[in-house]
Amino acid sequence: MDSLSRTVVVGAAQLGPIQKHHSRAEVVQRLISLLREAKLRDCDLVVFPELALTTFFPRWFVEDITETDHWYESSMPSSETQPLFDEAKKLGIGFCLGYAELTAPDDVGARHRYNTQILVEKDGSVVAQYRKVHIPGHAHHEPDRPFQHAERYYFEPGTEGFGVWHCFNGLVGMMICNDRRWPESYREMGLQGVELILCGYNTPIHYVPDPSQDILQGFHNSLVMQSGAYQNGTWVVGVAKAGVEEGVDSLGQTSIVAPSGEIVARTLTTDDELIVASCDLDWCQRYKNTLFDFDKYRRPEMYQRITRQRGAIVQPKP
Ligand code: CDT
Repeated sequence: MDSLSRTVVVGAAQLGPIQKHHSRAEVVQRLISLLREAKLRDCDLVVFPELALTTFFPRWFVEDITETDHWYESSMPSSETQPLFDEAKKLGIGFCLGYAELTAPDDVGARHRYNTQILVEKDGSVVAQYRKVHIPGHAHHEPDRPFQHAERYYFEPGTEGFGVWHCFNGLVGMMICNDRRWPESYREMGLQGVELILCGYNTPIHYVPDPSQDILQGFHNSLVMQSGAYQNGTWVVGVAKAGVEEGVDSLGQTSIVAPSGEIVARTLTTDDELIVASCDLDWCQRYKNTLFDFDKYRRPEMYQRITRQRGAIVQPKP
């Protein structure tokens, strides 16, 4: 990364499965190995997946949610994750990490559970924390499913929305997994001038409510990230936890997408695998200053008008 060219060398560090019996210490060692490989490949920033420290535990339902507290991080870093922070700082590499967050008690003694990503600069300082907004799946036990996707039981939606932060010589934003399917996620950040969006995901191949979508998982993954990148003139880095985890097969296809919408790097495996791209953040301006010059061409007053009209249609007549 040099301040004149604004090129950030980004590593997308896909993880293979994390089984239930794998300890945090084992996983952190895998993350550190990927960081070291990233250093050899000149990375400035490494992006890890959603819930990168544990198995994807929302696939199991447990009546007493407090029995699942061990899947959550109540501090970041903790004694178990500190070695990752230490190694990244020593190597001078920033990183983005997804994990389950359990907050300290609030004013009324309630603890909150979020699906969270943290962004750490090359000097080890924490830049930002993002809490997943779009929580997919279901909130109650659905015993007929082959596996659960009970994220709506295990996580509250984040309330702070989609921010962008000045770091890595540019404007960086975050989103998590299902957020990438919603154009609003990209546009919220696009309106703030985002140049690099970091997104971890766990996407089971089998979509229980409509299995006809199973064969399209890879297509939909690329479709949303490529269109989100292009329509907002931004780089998008989507990073999978992939492979067969506790019997559930999950999508790989970790990708780095340019502001043109083109995929410039993509994983070939469903294992731990690092892909790297030199992301020229100035490339964003070619789109932000031309086709997607928001100030010049967007028509928010028309979008509001359509929303009002639609509201009028669904209102019952007096
Ligand atoms: N982790 C996550 O958000 N996964 C969802 C799966 C589909 S909803 C059951 C996704 O959008 O990839």
